Amino acid sequence: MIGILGAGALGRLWAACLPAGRAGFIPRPAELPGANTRYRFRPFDGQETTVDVPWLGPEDALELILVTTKAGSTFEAIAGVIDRFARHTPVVLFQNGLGSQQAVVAQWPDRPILAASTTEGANRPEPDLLVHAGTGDTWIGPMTEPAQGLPGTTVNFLNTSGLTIHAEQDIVQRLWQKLIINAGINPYTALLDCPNGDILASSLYQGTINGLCHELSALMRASGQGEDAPDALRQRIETVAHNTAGNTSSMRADVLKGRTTEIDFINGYLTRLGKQLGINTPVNQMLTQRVQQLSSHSQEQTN
Ligand code: KPL
Repeated sequence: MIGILGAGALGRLWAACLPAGRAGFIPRPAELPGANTRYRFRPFDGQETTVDVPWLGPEDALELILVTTKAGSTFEAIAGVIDRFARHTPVVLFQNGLGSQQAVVAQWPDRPILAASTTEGANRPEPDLLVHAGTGDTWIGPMTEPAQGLPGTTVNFLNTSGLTIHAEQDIVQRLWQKLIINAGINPYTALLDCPNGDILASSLYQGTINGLCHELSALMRASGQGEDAPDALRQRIETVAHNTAGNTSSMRADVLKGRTTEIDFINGYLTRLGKQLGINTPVNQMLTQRVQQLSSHSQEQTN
């Protein structure tokens, strides 16, 4: 049985794609799971179906745990349940950005912990509807020593989902590549309250993107993550913004729904890293502060 911690859009996508009976949701201590979680699943191409996912109990032996919580609640969610599971059960972290994975690894270095980077697109336009909005790729790789030999078997295990999954030894490099894209798109969409493509013509973006890309390039180089020039990073960000022009980014969606954003694990992480490495990051800092202000304001309005 595969346990999924985090019943949001991504967790529901995995539960819907894995064969029936192979996956269930892991309740957090504060959750009082009732019967199965039932929702409609609209695949990328195909007929809408209804999915029934069980809540798992202490009697269910898990072969694999997928953690699909938001970055900010991951550590606490894992801490609340991990003692229930055998020490050799692999744990795969699906969080955006960086920082949450490192916190988990620092706390449980002897557990087989892997991280995943995914470009699958899923959203929940209604609470009981899961839409697989875009197909993508998922890379899985080891974060701790006991996970070193596990990417291949984990990928084989998850291949029954029909999603496209690859083993990746250098998963941190993959996470960085996605971090760069998220750092250059997500905060702008949240601040401007617009779809991804619309940021490109804005004066906020035009006035700060070169500075941001210089910061990203310096941080990557100092972290041993490559020698990409600022212009190359800008080009990569803009290609994704064009290709996903009509999308609402995950950060804009969080702000619109009054949820905590992942800014602390994207531009916030880069700001903290800059402080550690002695690299100035004024644009990352400005974007972090402005999104934090924006989301605390929107949370006040929706609570
Ligand atoms: O990953 C994304 C996100 O919204 O978090 C992008 C690539 C910006 C697509 O919307």
